[in-house]
Amino acid sequence: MFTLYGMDLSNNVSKVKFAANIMNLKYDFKQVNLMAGENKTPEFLAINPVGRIPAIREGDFTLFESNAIIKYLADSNNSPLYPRDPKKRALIDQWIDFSSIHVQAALNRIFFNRIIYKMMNVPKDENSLAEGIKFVAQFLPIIDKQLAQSRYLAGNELTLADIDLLAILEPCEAVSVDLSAYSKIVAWRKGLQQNAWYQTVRKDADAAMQKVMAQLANAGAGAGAR
Ligand SMILES: N[C@@H](CCC(=O)N[C@@H](CS)C(=O)NCC(=O)O)C(=O)O
Repeated sequence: MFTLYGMDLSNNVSKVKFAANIMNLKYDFKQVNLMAGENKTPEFLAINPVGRIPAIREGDFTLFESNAIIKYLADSNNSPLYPRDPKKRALIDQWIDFSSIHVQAALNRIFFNRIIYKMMNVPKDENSLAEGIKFVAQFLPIIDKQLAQSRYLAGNELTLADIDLLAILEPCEAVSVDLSAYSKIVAWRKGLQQNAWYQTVRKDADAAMQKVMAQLANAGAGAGAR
């Protein structure tokens, strides 16, 4: 049993929930409200000095960074999601790094400049948005090609590489990133989204996203009325 610190809205947190659900691991979920600054309290900074979610606690042991967390959970539960064979593991790490460093960074630019900037009340960065769109168009074909060659990202078995990418792609609809040109990604994603381990997490994330959208709409309406 471990404690997961996060928010339903965060896809990095969803990643940990997906992995935990697949492995049937029980956890306590502690909400850390980023909008209320709960990630900057001394208590939370003692768990993650970076002040970001997700993070976990298991007894005296604390860990942050979603990829480190899912690897730790898989390793400590001997899960086939992260096999110990060096070559299999290296390929999983390769796709996790590629997805997190390149695909997620590009999507984050879009997410920030289509949604988050409004929540933070800061200016939109059109250059950053354009770069995000350009990089997504550069990197997703590579993933699509890989998924034409194997059922899952790192071979024919479901691994942490799929969990990572699935979570990274979660905000696509909310930020109007159209995946329809990538038929293999669409089919792979649809297959994974049928699972109960996915749907329960998605339900909570959708409810959280709807709440934020309603708040933004209300704030917009309020500004219009002024
Ligand atoms: N690389 C980190 C990213 C964590 C991250 O950026 N989390 C966001 C929420 S999705 C956060 O906590 N943001 C709060 C902040 O930056 O102050 C991971 O994969 O865990």
